[in-house]
Order: sequence, then C-alpha cells, then structure tokens
Amino acid sequence: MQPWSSVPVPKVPGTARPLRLFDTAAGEVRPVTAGRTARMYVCGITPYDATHLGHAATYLAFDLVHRIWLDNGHDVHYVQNVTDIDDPLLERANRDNEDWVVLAMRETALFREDMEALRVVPPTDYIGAVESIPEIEESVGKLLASGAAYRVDDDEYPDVYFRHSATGRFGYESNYDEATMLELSAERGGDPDRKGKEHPLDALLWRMARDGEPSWESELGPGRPGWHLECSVIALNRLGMGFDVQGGGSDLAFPHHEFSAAHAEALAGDHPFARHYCHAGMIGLDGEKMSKSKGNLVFVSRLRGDRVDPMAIRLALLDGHYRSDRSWTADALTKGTARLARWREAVALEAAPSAEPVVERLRDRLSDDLDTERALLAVDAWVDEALCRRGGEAGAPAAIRDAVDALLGVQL
Ligand code: 5CA
Ligand code: ZN
Repeated sequence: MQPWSSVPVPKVPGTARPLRLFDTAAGEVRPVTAGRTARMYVCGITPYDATHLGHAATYLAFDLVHRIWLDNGHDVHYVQNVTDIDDPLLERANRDNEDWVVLAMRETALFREDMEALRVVPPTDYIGAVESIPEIEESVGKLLASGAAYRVDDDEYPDVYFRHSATGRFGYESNYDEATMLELSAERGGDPDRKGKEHPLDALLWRMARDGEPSWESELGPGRPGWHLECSVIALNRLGMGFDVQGGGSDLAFPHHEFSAAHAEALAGDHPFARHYCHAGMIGLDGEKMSKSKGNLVFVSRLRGDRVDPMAIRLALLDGHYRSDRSWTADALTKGTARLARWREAVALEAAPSAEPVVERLRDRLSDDLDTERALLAVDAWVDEALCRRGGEAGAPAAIRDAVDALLGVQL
C-alpha cells in the first residue's frame, strides 16, 4: 500500500538525547539501544470506521519516538500494517450492507489524510493484510511443519491454530496470569470456547473458508489469515527479529502482542521478537474508553471538517502522558487552540530569549519516556517570557519554531 506523504523534519542544532521508554515486558523504563537504523513496528488500524482521537493519540506517541530517533541521527525503518481483512470489518460491512473491500479502502484513505493533517511521519513500509496473504500462508505451513501449529478436531472447518506453549516463553510480554489471559482473550477477538482446540488460549492462524465470507486459495485450503500472525509476518519479513520497538495501544498488550511475538519466535527459532514492547494508554470520552463498538467516538476527520486546526488537536493530545488512560474533553481542545495561538504569536516576534536552554529541556523531557506534558510546559515558559519581555536574540523565534516542528511535530 502507499503510505501517506512525507513530512519535512527540520534538523535541530545541539546535542540529542538517547531515548528511554517504558517496556511492558520488563515493567520499567529502559534505554532503547537502537543501532544505526532504528527499527519500529506499530500496529495499524482495522479500517471499518474513521480514525478517532484514541487512534490518533497512539500514533502520535510513536511519531515522537520516530522524531527522537531522527534527532539522534538514526535512519528509521518504520513498518505499519492495515488489518484490511478481519471479523470486525466483515461485521460492519454486513451491518451496513456494504462491500467490505470498498469500506476498507475508504477508511484507509481517510486515515492517511488524518495522519498527514496531524503531521505524523509516515512509515517506510505500509502493508495490508490482504497483500501479505502469500507470506502468511507460507508461515502457517512452516508452523504446521515444525509442530507449533495444528488443525482443530473439526471435519467441517479444520482451522489451523497455534500451540500457545510452542516457544516455552508464552506470557513474557504481558506478564499476565492464565486467568487474566483467558478473560482478555475472550474480550479481545480470541475464541477460548472454540471446539476442538487443544487449549482455550491457542490462537487462530488460518480460518478455513465459510459460506458468505471472503477467502483465498492456498495450499492450506481456501481460507483467510488470523489476526496476530499478520503482524508477526509483516514485521519479521521486513524488520527481522530483535527490532527495537513494537508499539500499539494498551489493549494490544494481550493477546495481540503476546501472540505476535510467540508466532514470530516460533517461526524464527530466536528470541526476542522486539526488544521493547510499548503501549499507549486508552483515550476515553466521558469516562469510557473511546471505541468503535461503544460508539462514543470523536473523529479526527470530523474535527477537521469543523475547521479545527490539526495542530491544536496535536497539542491537546500531547498534553497528557502517553501511557496514562485519559479523557478527551472540549476543554482540552480549547486549551490546545489557545496554546497554539500564543506559541504562534511568540515565534512571529523579531527577537526573543535564547532558544538553547528550552531546546535542551524539550529534549530532556521527551527522551525521558515521552514526557510531553512537561515538554509543553518548557515551551510555555519561553513563550510567556518572550511575549512579556519582548526583545532578546534575533534567531531565537525561528530556532524554537524549528525545534517544536522537529521534536513535537507541531508546525507553528
Ligand atoms: N488492526 C489492529 C492492530 S493490528 C487494531 O487494533 N486496529 S484498531 O483500529 O482497533 O486500533 C488501531 C490502534 O489504535 C491500536 O494500536 C489500538 O491499540 C489503538 N486504539 C484503539 N482505541 C484506542 C483508544 N481509545 N485510545 C488509544 N488508542 C486506541
Ligand atoms: Zn497488530
């Protein structure tokens, strides 16, 4: 698939800071020790509805990771998928009596536009599940051959499942106990009650064709891929094992990232799939998680349609720690809009207090597990001083404009 258009990222003078991020597997903030090319996989959308502010917040968090790596002089190999075939997409298309392919294409196009408007640096590889079916099919074959996978005991639909215990390390990513895993698996797309499985946690790899469902011819028999394997294969075949960051919202910590890791580790006979597993908190509205199934959504495209400046949306979403569950409120947007106006006023001045200490502070805050709240306060302090003191260095306003653009992705 085509990713969205590239975003220019200015070079910022001074010294970048190495990134530290919370790793779900380790349960602590640890240095991210990327090589010359930093490698990241972030789970993409399931395109059955428009991008809401929860999705946007998650992609913004990983956009900051990308920007910090660029500041540190890394090349970045960033891969993102699109789950353009899966149950939720088919359910929505059926409900609305719509062609699932057209639905997926439309929502993916809208997502690209939203990401572009929010100035998210695009992935290097933007890959759909459907276009990856040959890779996925080959991987299911390998897992069957190695004994990591089996067919369920069901003559009509001998679907292929993954033995969750195949690598002997299952659970290292999420650190949940089995009771929690079973509960979350039932809530988040798993099928613990599927007849014929060896263990309720085992995850679907290849679903044999059912009447009325799309399917693809394959040596496994006609069918379609399971969700977790899609991300394992897309990441593994492009980034290889041991890439730096696997990202997504906290609802993906289990079962999705646990199984993506286990599938890839079983395929490669190596460990770990990713060296950091990073999760953004859930954005809610009125105290409830914003989700397509709850219908309490605020869409990025709707706000754009209402002529809200995407940079104000960006500032509103960055005004909270990426790992904390938080709420979207009208006040957050009002505050983001006012902040944007003041920052723009300050960078339009002819002279202002020195930029260097502010840029240092920005880098310190962001490299410390993306402490955006305090990063924004550092810019606020400079803006307050610039607007009330007037005068100072002629180059300072442009230097701040570039640093805010490069490091926070906010174009002033
Ligand atoms: N296609 C899969 C991942 S392979 C998927 O989860 N798609 S999604 O469209 O449901 O979500 C896309 C991303 O947004 C995921 O990282 C998910 O964790 C994140 N996300 C979903 N809802 C929220 C929310 N309310 N707040 C923050 N992030 C969210
Ligand atoms: Zn994924």
